[in-house]
Amino acid sequence: MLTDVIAALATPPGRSALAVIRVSGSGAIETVQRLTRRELASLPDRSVTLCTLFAAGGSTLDQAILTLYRAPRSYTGEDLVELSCHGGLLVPAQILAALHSAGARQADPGEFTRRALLNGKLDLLQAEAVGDLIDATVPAQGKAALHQLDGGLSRRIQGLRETLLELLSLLDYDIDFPEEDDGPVPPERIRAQLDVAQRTVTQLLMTAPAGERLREGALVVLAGRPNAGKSSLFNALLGIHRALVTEIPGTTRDTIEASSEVQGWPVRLADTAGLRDADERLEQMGIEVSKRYVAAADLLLLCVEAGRMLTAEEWRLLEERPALLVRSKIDLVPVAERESESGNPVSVITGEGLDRLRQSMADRLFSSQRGFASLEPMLTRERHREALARAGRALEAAQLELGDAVLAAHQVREAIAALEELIGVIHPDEVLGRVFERFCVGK
Ligand SMILES: Nc1nc2c(ncn2[C@@H]2O[C@H](COP(=O)(O)OP(=O)(O)OP(=O)(O)O)[C@@H](O)[C@H]2O)c(=O)[nH]1
Ligand SMILES: [Mg+2]
Repeated sequence: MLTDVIAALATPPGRSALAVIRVSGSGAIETVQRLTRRELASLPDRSVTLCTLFAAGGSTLDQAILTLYRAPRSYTGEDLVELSCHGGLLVPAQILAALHSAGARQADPGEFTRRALLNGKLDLLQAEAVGDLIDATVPAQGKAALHQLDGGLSRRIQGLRETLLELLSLLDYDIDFPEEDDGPVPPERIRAQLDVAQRTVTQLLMTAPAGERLREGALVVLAGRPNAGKSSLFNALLGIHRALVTEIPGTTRDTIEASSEVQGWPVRLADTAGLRDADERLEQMGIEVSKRYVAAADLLLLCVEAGRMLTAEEWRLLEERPALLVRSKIDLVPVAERESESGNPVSVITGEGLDRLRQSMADRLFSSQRGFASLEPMLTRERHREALARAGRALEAAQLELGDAVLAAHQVREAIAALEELIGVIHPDEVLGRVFERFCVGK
């Protein structure tokens, strides 16, 4: 049953001054009333009250601030009570146990937001944005999530859907008057409308690589010959001593990944085993992993000691992969010769060149986001990209079948269905399941 009373901790468990417990569903207020032992029904909507909470046996659990939201003016659209109690492990757990004995059930991950969706408080894109906002680690991610939560992407998709619905009505009109030689709707009008829709789909799809990169963090792989200074640079960029550094070539055996940020943009840095022809099995395995990372990288930092000629392999990587050439250990080169170094000269000993390298990384990876006027809606997930690609394919097919209004209308309907699944106008359970499985309980 969808309106049964659910309860969950909305804050992370552990030592804290306060914790927030949410209770939602029809009967939520009565359920909480069993703990407060005082009438809550007469409290005004959206009011805040200090209450003592009691266990079923009568013992005092805590004093808590109770905020009451009556349906439909709440996050979930149902009656909802938020209890702001003392934090730590014991008190919230005891209150939750008391709520369970009073009839509430433990909420599933994302169940509050799922209910908000089903009650029309937000659409599926906005629900995802709630998750993204919680997971955001850098300001740019937060900003994008807030924009999506504000309905930026939803409005674009809704607008596109309306264009297609209009197109469909033109086609249907055509179908209704098939016998008239010159149908009542001029074909160029239909074609123009279809063109507009296709252009919007293409524009949105173009934002997907940048949007997904922003949400997931760009994969930046440090690669190069053994001893080139990859692990040293990895540590310097992270600002912590994470990877082992020695003068022995072949120190790094396995790829190490760490999340970080450059100039407010999210990156996943990966330090790899030095590339060379190795005889030893373990090193060979490490190098195989390195190669896979090199192939998957959004950006390679190809580390080559300053003053050393590039090998054919290094030239090839620079040409074939998105890469920045890093000239490492620049402190070992006499000052007079440093100017002539190509690429990005850096030293982890003096710190020289690190800021400039960060700037170049941000420019290479995220300049297109800045290009999207910073707040253009972006597709941020594979789910979005797949749905729009499906809509795009259907519209292409419609374009080819324009001679036959029935066939063209069928394709336009397909495109509309793809958009509706994206926004959650229709929500197959499996789509909802995938979106909410990664939410925390209490959201
Ligand atoms: N002078 C100087 N030495 C450096 C610099 N960066 C790295 N080194 C030294 O170069 C050696 C190799 O550094 P690592 O960072 O382990 O090199 P790596 O590319 O990770 O090597 P492998 O893991 O073996 O592939 C170490 O002795 C470092 O101290 C630098 O900027 N200046
Ligand atoms: Mg290393």
